[in-house]
Amino acid sequence: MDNKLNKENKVIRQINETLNRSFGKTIDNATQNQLYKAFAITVKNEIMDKWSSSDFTKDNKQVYYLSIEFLMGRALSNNILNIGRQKEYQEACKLLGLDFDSIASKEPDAGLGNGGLGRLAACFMDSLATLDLPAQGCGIRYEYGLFRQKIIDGQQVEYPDTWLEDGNVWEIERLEEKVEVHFGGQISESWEGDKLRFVHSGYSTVLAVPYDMPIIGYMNNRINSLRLWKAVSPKRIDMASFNRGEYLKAIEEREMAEVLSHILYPEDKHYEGKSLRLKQHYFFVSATMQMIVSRFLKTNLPLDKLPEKAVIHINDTHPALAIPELMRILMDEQGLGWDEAWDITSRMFAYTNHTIMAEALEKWPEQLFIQILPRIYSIVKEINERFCAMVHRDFPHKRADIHKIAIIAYGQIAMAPLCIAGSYSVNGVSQLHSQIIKDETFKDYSAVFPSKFTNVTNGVTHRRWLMLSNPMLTELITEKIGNDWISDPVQLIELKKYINDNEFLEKFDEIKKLNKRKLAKYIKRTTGITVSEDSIFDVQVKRLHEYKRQLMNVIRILYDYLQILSDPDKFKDLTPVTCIFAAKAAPGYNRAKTIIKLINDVAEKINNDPRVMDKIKVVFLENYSVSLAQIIFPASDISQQISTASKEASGTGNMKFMMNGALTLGTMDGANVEIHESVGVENIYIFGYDANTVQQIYKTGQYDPMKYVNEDFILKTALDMLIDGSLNPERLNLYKEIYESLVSSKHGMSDQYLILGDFKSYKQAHDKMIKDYNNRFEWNKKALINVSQSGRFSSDISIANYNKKIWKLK
Ligand code: 26Q
Repeated sequence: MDNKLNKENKVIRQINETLNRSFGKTIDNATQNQLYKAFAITVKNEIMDKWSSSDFTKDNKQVYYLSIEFLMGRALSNNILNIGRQKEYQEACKLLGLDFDSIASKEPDAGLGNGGLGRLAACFMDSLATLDLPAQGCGIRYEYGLFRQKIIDGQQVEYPDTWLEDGNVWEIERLEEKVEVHFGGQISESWEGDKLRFVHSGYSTVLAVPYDMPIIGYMNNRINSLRLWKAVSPKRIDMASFNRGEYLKAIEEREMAEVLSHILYPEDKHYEGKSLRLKQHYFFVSATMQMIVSRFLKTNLPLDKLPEKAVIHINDTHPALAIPELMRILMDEQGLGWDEAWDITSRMFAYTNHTIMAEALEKWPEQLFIQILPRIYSIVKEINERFCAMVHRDFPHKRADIHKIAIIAYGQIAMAPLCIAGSYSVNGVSQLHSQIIKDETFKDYSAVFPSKFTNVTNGVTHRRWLMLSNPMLTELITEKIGNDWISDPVQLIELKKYINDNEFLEKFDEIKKLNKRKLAKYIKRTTGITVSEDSIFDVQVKRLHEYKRQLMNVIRILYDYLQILSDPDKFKDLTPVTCIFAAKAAPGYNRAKTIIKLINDVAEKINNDPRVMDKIKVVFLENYSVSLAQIIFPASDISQQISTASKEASGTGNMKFMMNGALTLGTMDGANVEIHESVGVENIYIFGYDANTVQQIYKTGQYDPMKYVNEDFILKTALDMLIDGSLNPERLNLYKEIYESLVSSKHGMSDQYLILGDFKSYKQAHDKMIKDYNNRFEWNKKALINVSQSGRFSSDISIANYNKKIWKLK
């Protein structure tokens, strides 16, 4: 190691010192993993004094963002960007002959989420800190994040995600702030003077130990925290003092307690009444609410001032128990009466709904609740009774419907109604979705509480999804319009000046090509498949779910394949297309797993058929994750956002593609509607039924998929391929159910995702895109308009709107 470098370059000096102190190594003999850690430690050291000096009690009102998922991805590059030292670290690596990206890739993804909801929470953390708002994220420190996916013989196989195995440089354990969470036991009532007291006994205790990770604002002095709770058994502390019998029992109890923070449930939008999951929910919200109240008590203000110091945001219903938990603390621990406690509580919560899929609406069996959370149950019951009494009194015309509106009915506790009753604000995540929850899903509640309902459209942080993912495009943008857009993303609109500038568009095109080259290399390395960087990268990456209609995409690929086979001459000048998929399926969701197998079978068939002459390639990338997504978005030409209208609450992948200049092929669903409004009809490819038509079809039951099959021989042949052994001759029945579901018109059996109904217009829109792609000038112009309009989909804008409409922080 050149000593001169050490002296002259601050970053190099710091890294050397850290390597020496932590590992007894130098830059010359450290492993890549040690280098990563040394880099991370230098960044952490840099922010430490600012971070520890954030004094909560002195702050103005603060928002606590409660979420069962935080899909953070990697932190190193993001943190370096946000402290404004990208250049220095790059320079240091250059001097040392190190490859920064390869070092950064040693960091495991923090994959503590399934998909959209968890990633939204992560983007919001970044924007909250960047907008200099006092905020804390609160969740669970899962020992295992979302499973790692491998594709073996075309099938998904799950492996544990051991992200903490090698430690986590970013977190700080704060054992001194641990709190107790109580489960089970009995409740007894006793009168103390004129006050009814509830005494909880015979419960078992789990300790919640907080781990904090810094959330660094972009180029400001704010460092917020993401606080994740780990479950620890109180029995861990003094195991040695037990005799043998007690020892085994103690170990058993310890394991029972600590399993609470072991795994993230891999189900996305699918409710199962598992008691461990209910315990997870209560575990992290109880710890969080105890923390909030105890911080507030240090201010010595009277309790009714609590809503002036804290607002609690509930990310979907999973943290709903925060509402009765706050009631419990205020009444049982602070001695308030019901009315005082409810007056405080109902001014503190805001709830965001993220899905209208019926199977995702959270409900718990009353019996399970009574057993695990007896005191919380009695509070929810009281909330329900008062709520129903209010409806009965003030809305006499709704009396007959009260069983539909109640929080507790038919032996089940419904969490969305609890959230609506207990929050002062309820919002959806796109204009269309907010309209649907107000007018359909929650129409009875919006009639009772009209002023609670509002919309805040989702967004994504352009710092991760443009600046970090696409540094070349970032540089081009900044070279042309300066860097104001970084803190004011709407200024990307300034790029409009260049829509007819040939030289600019050529550079823009070149950057896309370089990004495609990088993805092509990744594809080659991970799948062995060679794809051409001159082909159109046609991409659908997201969770595997029937409503997202990956199946419609696959059938269209088969259709195109058959078309080429039937008339090769006609298609000899067709621009080659690379169809790229990545998707995880919930391990118990068989249909979704079969669709993954189908995509891989179709890929196998087409990629090995010399007759299509490389006109179509199909690639399934395994283990879709935040860091893989960062490679995919910048390299995409076509963004497939093809959900059945009304089903996708917003979508956020659509925004990440747009930001990187991909054109959307989509339905009028979720935020696609707003993207369409922003870019104009010329710059997006919309097809299919709209949400109203879909609702109409559901109501009338008038859907005849065979009509479309009979009209179109190629479609019929493509569908036959699912069942005639073309794909998987050894397992003839593998796709039979899928086939049946598409063509059945039996009432109640027919395809609720309306794939064949939308197919023709989907295929037409796709064909048009393939054709339009050849006019490179016009295509690039459309792509640039997409980038220039993407500022409104920055999470900075969403957060500014949350603050203006809901939180009202200073
Ligand atoms: C519910 C009950 C019990 C167990 C699990 C669940 C559960 C788990 C995950 C319910 C819902 C989810 C995930 C929902 C989700 O990710 N929704 C997505 O949220 C994004 C951010 O708002 C939107 O962009 C997507 O449109 C929406 O699908």
